Amino acid sequence: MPSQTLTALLDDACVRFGDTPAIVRDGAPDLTYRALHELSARYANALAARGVRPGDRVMVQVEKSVEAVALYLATVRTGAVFNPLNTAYTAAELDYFMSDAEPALVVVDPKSREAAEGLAARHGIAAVETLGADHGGSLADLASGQAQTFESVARDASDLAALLYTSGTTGRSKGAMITQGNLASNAATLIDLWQFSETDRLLHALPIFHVHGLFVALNVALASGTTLIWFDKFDADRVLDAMPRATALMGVPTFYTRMLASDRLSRDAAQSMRLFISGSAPLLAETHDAFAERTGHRILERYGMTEAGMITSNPYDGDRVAGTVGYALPGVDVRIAGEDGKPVLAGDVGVLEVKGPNVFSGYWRNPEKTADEFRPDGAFISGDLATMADDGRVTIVGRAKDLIISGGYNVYPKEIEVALNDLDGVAESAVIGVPHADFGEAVVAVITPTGAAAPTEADMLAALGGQLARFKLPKRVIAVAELPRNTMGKVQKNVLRETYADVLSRS
Ligand code: MCA
Ligand code: AMP
Repeated sequence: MPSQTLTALLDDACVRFGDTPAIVRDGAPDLTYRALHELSARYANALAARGVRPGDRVMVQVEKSVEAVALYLATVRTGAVFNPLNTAYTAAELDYFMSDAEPALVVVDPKSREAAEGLAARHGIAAVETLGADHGGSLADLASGQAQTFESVARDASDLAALLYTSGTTGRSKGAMITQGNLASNAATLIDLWQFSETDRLLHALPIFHVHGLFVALNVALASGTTLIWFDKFDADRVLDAMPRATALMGVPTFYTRMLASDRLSRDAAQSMRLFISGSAPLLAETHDAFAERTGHRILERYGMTEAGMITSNPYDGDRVAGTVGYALPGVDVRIAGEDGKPVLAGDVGVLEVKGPNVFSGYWRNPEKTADEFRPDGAFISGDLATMADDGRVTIVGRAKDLIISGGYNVYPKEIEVALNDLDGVAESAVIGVPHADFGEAVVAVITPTGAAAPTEADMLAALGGQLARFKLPKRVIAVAELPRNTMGKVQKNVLRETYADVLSRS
């Protein structure tokens, strides 16, 4: 169903699975698909009342909640463009996103109202509403007085459904324009491949402002009649408590290493489960093997990115090979290419390029960047280094882009380096990812001071804290007299990565 829209896919599911619980959570009544549809209609009417029209951006920075899901569905139903932001982003980061996305409406947590209104006023954005994790907020109030029916606005597969910011190698975030068709085709493909159905109960402990928790977990579940077992965030004990009532889990590798650290994880605990999926960052083979030994389940690792949704997956039936990300999804073309865009030989390393109905339509108001990252035949250049075996199995071996993935969150060194270089007393900086037992990789900065004495680590971190989301902050800032350089004068990050490889395990 390549030309299907997300709106139609989700509307149909809500009608088809009416009495099935869509979301279950501790301390609250179950929410059926019918009730979720009605709630999203109230929010859609509220959006319309606030002047949101098809094509408008709705910027959302709120805590995870069922109401936030209803707001997402409502945005899609009104034909508007959902623009979720990580709750960790600071006011300085929000300022940039508002100027770039020019949303018609900004929805924030009640505690951030004042700050958001100040920023919105600067950008000429009239509508700011709030939504709290516990039903509170002005948008919830507005929605509660609205009708529980709403005629979803008809959309084409090529219409935008979402704008998701991804940081870039230049230090500035770019908005990835994701269409109705991108999301519908990816969800339909994954439901089929991973065999999701009304009999499933998916443990949902991911944030819902990134592709993994929002488009992979939510869209796959809500379009297949799966019941979501809902957590506001990941907590290994709470997830293990609920596991005997569940059939599936989607998580980042940190979820799996944290569960393995608990002696409660066992074959018995995982008895009702049929599928554990991992993605967003590399899953170590040792984690894969330890999990199989402890539970009898081989984790299914898949690979994707904001710009293309899911791209490859290990098979549902068949070998799930540790350290590999499996095969191109049905209907998706993957090739491993050299710098000239020509495919390399099987087994050779190149950059993974992807083409298909899942690939986004470009960067928001940034045709130059879009042109840079697409081949003339429409293939998107992922920036991930990979190999492909004769049978098509893909292994991610590294990144051509300078990117750190920490606990599933992406951090682009350039953004941190720019902020560090601006600090008094810092001459230059190099930001690297180093191994971290919990997050896989974590951020470390190496700086050279302008004067004899470097500013203290605490002062530098405090200064960065006002500007950057906390997960981006270096876990250590190390002052050195000189950065290692090659003969061309380029900083040798590989040397720094080696030198400081165990700096976080030492602390
Ligand atoms: C939290 N902290 C982190 C991270 N998370 N630092 C580095 N990396 C992280 N990932 C810091 C906080 O800033 C805070 O620092 C301290 O740790 C405690 O924060 P808390 O929120 O309590 O942390 P947590 O609950 O332990 O969170 C760890 C987590 C979480 C559960 C692994 O980061 C998480 O849910 N990650 C999933 C990210 C995700 O969904 N990625 C998908 C992107 P301080 O004490 O200084 O304040 S989509 C994607 O990548 C593509 C499309 C794909 O393929 O899926
Ligand atoms: P994002 O920009 O947040 O969408 O992150 C996408 C990036 O996450 C990809 O370009 C990869 O570098 C990385 N990624 C996602 N899944 C995997 C995986 N299974 N193994 C290795 N890297 C992954």
